Amino acid sequence: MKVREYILDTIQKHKMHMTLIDPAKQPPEVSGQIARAACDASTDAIMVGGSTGVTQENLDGTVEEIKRGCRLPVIYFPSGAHAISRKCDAIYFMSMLNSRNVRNITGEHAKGAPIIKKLGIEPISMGYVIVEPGMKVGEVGEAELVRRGDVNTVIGYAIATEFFGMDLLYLEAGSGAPEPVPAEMIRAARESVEIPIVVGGGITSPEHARMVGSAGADIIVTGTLVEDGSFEGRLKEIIDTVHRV
Ligand code: 1GP
Repeated sequence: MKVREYILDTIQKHKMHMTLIDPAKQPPEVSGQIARAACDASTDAIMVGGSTGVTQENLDGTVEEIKRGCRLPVIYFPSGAHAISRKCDAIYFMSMLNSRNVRNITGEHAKGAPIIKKLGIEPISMGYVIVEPGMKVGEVGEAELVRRGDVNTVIGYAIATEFFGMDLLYLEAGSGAPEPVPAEMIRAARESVEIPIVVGGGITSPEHARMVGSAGADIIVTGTLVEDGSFEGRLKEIIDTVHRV
């Protein structure tokens, strides 16, 4: 089954949790252990990526180690065309719609697309929208951040994503954000489009997960949480909450 189909199928049954692993944050073997623990906690897919420090070498090593101990789909969450892993099951072919730099909207894509095609990796298209505070990804992506109260702008990006024919919309507060994307923004996007909505950035508790899920996110991403050595209990609580919303 293609990863896109797996996602569409799974969200018919329950909301999904995806665990994001940054290859620049720990050695590949440790990433493998994190993925195994996330698998045991019933996460629904592993995403691999980070805003800075991802190289072809740490990416390949990380995906290899993840695949060694975990059967879930591994989706590459790229920051550019400089590193593309042939070992991933799919790649988010994502355009940062509110970047001021065309490189992040279509430029890296034109560089990466022929490579992705040649390697036969499944692309899953995604409109990627950065909401305040945006953190590192907002900075390196040169995003014109959507203000936290600016629901109309989010609605515009959501509908634009759907009109572009993209598979998914991702509302991103930035990794390590003190608070997730506001519920009213997620709700407004949910009411405006039919495509699945991914939400990530700053989700660190079951309460956050419940808030984001009940506002309308179909896929909830946590990353930073697994970078702390003893995350298993908290991760399990968040995943169980996501599956029950
Ligand atoms: C970042 O949305 C993801 O791209 C995850 O964010 O690291 O804050 O969980 P956190």
